[in-house]
Amino acid sequence: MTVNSVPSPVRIVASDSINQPPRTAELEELYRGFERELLIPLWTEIGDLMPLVPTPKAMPHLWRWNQLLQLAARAGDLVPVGRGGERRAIALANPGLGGLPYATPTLWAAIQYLRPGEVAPEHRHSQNAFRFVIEGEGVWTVVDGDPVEMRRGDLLLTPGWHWHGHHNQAVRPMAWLDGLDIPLARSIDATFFEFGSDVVSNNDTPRFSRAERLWAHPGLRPLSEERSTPSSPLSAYRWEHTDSALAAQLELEDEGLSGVVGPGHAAVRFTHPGTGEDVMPSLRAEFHRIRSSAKTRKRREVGSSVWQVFEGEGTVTVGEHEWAIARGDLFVVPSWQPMQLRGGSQLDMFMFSDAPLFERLGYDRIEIE
Ligand code: GTQ
Ligand code: FE2
Repeated sequence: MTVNSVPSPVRIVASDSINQPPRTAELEELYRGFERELLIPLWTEIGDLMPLVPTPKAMPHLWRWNQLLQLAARAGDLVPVGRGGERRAIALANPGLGGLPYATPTLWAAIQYLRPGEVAPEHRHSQNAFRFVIEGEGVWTVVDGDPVEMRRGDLLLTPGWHWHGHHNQAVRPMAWLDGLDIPLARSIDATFFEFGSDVVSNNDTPRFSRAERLWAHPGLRPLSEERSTPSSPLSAYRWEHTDSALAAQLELEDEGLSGVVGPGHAAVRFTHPGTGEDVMPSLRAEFHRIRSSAKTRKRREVGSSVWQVFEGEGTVTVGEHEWAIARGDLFVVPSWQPMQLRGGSQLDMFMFSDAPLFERLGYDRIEIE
């Protein structure tokens, strides 16, 4: 009877380094026994498995918006959008992640492009999703039947298992940033997907969604919505609110009052209006405004993030890298890499991260210089 008829995928390499047992014939014999029985000892693996600090495979990397937009527009000419492919979305592939369409080990970031009159058909999936709009308007994303207009500066949510499709009612194409937890869901085998209707109703194009009419009044919770949901029930966070919150922080600073996170650095987090927590259990979203010539405090934290320049220009350093950044540019900050922003002009930055996961697991750690 052969128990293991296929060759063992396990390879155990004896080494001469200190703290390893002497490389004798008996030791080699033991290791071949481990391989046959699909066993791996901790002592040959520990350096890789349990490094002293995070050693991410993901690398700091920058994608230029004008390149992304040009290629997305070309995809618009050549690639139809519809059932099967579902979305004309083009993912940022981190150069450290072996060719996978992942920005980081947990985060998907893509540019999605929809031409006038086009419809991205309805579907739902376990993965949590949002859209952030850096230019254009005229697309509605319909979330569980509720049409949500997408405009520049808005953050739109599609939490896991909610039906969603998009349609473009404008005369111009529209491109936006998608953020999802696809890599996370894939790596922990938690993915479900269901196709919905091929047609997304486009005869209802309200300026404000039902979700906003219920939930977008500061400090006020609708009593009709008693049941608490893990993800935010507010499907749109409008630019005018984000902008005025940031402007107010800088005004306070001008008046010598507290309110900014650091000199010349205003910041807000998008939150679940019912709980004050992150918008979705796996995704954090924030907006940062850095004054011209100001810089953020250099910091590193466990977990990864993706940043996009919304407006202005400046400089960013991530680990050993330094880049000049301008409107639309996107970059990745891998786990535990120090990051610092400098405003050339006033610099407006959108960012999303996997921080809620780390906080929930007790893995969170932050170091600020
Ligand atoms: O718009 O529904 O970038 O399902 C990736 C997967 C966008 C979407 C993406 C998706 C979507
Ligand atoms: Fe989707």
